[in-house]
Amino acid sequence: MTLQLYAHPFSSYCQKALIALYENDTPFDYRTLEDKKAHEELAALWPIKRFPVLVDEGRTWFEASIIIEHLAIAHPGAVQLIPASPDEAQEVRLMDRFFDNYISTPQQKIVADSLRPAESRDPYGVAEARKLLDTAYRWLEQELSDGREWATGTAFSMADCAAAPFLFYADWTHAIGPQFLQVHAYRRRLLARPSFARAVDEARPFRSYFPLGAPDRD
Ligand SMILES: N[C@@H](CCC(=O)N[C@@H](CS)C(=O)NCC(=O)O)C(=O)O
Repeated sequence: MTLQLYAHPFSSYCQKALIALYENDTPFDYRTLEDKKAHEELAALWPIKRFPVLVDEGRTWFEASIIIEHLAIAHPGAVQLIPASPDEAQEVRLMDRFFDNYISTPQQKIVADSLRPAESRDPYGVAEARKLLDTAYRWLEQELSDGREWATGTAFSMADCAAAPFLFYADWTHAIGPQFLQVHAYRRRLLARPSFARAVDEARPFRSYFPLGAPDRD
């Protein structure tokens, strides 16, 4: 039975899962959430209604990292996004958590706040999120200063699937300072990776959805 992915091309968490699928040319049925019927199906599968959601052989998988872990177990391909060595896999999961919790979460806080009614905005929380992003950029700059190509070394992994869309939108939301040369170079390497370049291209028609106004660049 074909895998079904409930996803929207403009969503960062969906891009994270899509990169994993594209890396290994894994066939799947793209249930795009531009389609109202796919939205109804998603709500029936997962009442929390966050996406992406993957359905495989009647089982529903949610959380982008868990979807990637599931693909590695049930649909492995040439590109091993979770290393076989437990130590290396732990490094990948560590960096995956970093990008999710300290890049994506504050980035989404800033965007979500802009969608609130004016009287319900949370300027203190937004200022904290901006501070957290600056701290995370600084830490990442230090981490990458050993010259590694990808998040944990020479192999592209689940951590890079997370980093690509999260750094992409984080830079749009709260610019990565020009002093963070390694972070900018890493973001450029991610943009050049064919799996992510494809996800970025598929999302182009939806740039008007970006609540803060999409800049005229990737
Ligand atoms: N923890 C989830 C987060 C997923 C998530 O927040 N997805 C966003 C799209 S990028 C979403 O579902 N937004 C719709 C909503 O918040 O109602 C994961 O890792 O997959």
